[in-house]
Amino acid sequence: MAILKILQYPDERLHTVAIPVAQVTDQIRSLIKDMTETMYAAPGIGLAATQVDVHERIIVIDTSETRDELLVLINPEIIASNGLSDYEEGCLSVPGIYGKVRRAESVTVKALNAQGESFVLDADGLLAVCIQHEMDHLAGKVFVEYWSKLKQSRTLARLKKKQRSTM
Ligand code: QAP
Ligand code: CO
Repeated sequence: MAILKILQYPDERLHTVAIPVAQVTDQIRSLIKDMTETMYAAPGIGLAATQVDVHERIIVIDTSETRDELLVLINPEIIASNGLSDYEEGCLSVPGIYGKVRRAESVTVKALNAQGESFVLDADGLLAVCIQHEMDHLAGKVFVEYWSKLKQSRTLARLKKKQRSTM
């Protein structure tokens, strides 16, 4: 297992659109193990392959308090969504920055698990938000890009200032 390097916003590679996984091989399962270890070590509640510079449709999530309910989503598709929620989000690729994004309140997602089996999951609350946030990464979108240009430029300025102070 290995801890992978997480791309930091505004890295252009975060805008790459991921391609579907053709077959869930041992190599894919090995990547999922590394992504899981990376997410738990961060610590985070969700990580998309895009964030570790692998541009295939793979997500790991654990929103449980006990950190023992790993959810692996390969080739996820939202097949239904309902309601609206404004949730305060963060992102391992945008450390120290938090803010609200409007998303669906509940989603039904269809995906493959690490064994390559298809399943359907109904999610609401934090899990629903997290699934949508991570699926955006696979489409090359970072949560701050929902914000106004003004709020985005303030965010970039804060990140640049922070980078200077840790060099
Ligand atoms: C996405 O984010 C998410 O700024 C997952 O300094 C977050 O795991 C979806 C993290 C909230 C919905 C709601 C962020 C860790 C972790 C930071 C994360 C930081 C350290 C973010
Ligand atoms: Co993120």
